Amino acid sequence: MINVIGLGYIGLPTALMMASHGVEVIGTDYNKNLITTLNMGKTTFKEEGLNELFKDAICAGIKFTTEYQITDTYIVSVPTPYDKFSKKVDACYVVSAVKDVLRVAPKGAILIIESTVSPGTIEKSIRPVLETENRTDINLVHAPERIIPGNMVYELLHNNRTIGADEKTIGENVKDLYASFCQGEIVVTDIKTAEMTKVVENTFRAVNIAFANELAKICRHDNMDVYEIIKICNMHPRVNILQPGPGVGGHCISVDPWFLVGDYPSLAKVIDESMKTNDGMPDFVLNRICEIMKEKDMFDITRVGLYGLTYKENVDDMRESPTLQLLESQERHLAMGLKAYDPYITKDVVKNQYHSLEAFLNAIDFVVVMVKHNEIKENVSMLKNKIILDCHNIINLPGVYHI
Ligand code: SAJ
Repeated sequence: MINVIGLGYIGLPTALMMASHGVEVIGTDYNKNLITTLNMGKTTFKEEGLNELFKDAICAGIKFTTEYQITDTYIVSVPTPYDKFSKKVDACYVVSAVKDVLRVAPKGAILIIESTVSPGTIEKSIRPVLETENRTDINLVHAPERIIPGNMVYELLHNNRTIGADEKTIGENVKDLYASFCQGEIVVTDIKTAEMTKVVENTFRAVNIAFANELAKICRHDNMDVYEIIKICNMHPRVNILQPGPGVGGHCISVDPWFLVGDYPSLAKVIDESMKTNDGMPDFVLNRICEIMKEKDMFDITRVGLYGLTYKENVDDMRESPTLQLLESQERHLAMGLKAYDPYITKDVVKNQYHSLEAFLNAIDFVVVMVKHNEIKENVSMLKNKIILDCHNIINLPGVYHI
């Protein structure tokens, strides 16, 4: 039996996937409300294919509880925030989950950490917990997740995976467990290498997006079309530039690279600058809004609306969302009044928030497309007669502004 600890964005789909592939799974989370919701037969966030997977897992007998289980294999999938000041990973949730597991884990149990941690964290923060608790019999493993919100179910099944273990045999055992559902290749390596690969993958993407954002700024400065330029460059067989945007959100690409900056401040220069470039994008958009308002002789900020509150398209996740960052920045500049709307956010989370696209558009003259949800792509005709700042180059109408 596998006890999955932490039933959030990664733990829940992983637990469901294993259960629906014949593995006996019990999911544990200390959040009672979350467990109650799951036990009522409801999922806790929206994700393509998750409800179907949930049904399959329930049929296969998955259970949810706040109790830690006595078993031979644990998977820990709890958040790893970063300290905003030092930029270092904050492993407090992982450490506390590990301590809870150690209270019940039998001798020789396998403890798999899926949470993203910076290289060396398991050695520096987790192994000492085992030593203090006299539990060096426990087999630590790192199996970083790689799934992308919006396509999690597919990617859980098809992505390649990395398993880091002290001993090859333990690594191979864990590989067999993941192979119960994972059709990708599973590489077994050591723990620190596994930790580093995960952070490097997200850093690669962050740096590439920062490069695209920097190009957008250069092109804006000299009136060139960044999208056309990137499109042509990407036709070169060895060039693959990502897309500029209003900022980088989510709990991965906008967070993990900071771990390297925090741990290697004098070495991680490109990464540091890239993260600053990405973090500066919401302010860049705010400046673009001001420029366009001036050009259009528009003075009333309350007639401007931000489309999209989530960190990216077609998900309901708002963590580190560029729109929220832009709204905070606006408040700091004492220029409140921007309106906002997102089809995925039904609760009121910001001031002047609308809950229907039509009402939102009726209340504004100038729409800023912050998120490329399918909804807006399918309703481009509703944007006619509006001033449009399209931060993703998805609106094909005359006179559209870009970042
Ligand atoms: N973004 C751009 N330009 C692009 C692509 C993305 O500005 O060309 C922005 C998005 O709008 C969003 C942010 O970047 O705000 C991050 O979105 P994303 O879709 O690039 O990635 P995440 O954060 O949803 O998921 C990433 C993935 N990592 C990589 O692709 C290397 C995923 O595979 C990881 O599992 C996940 O991080 C994680 O949990 O670490």
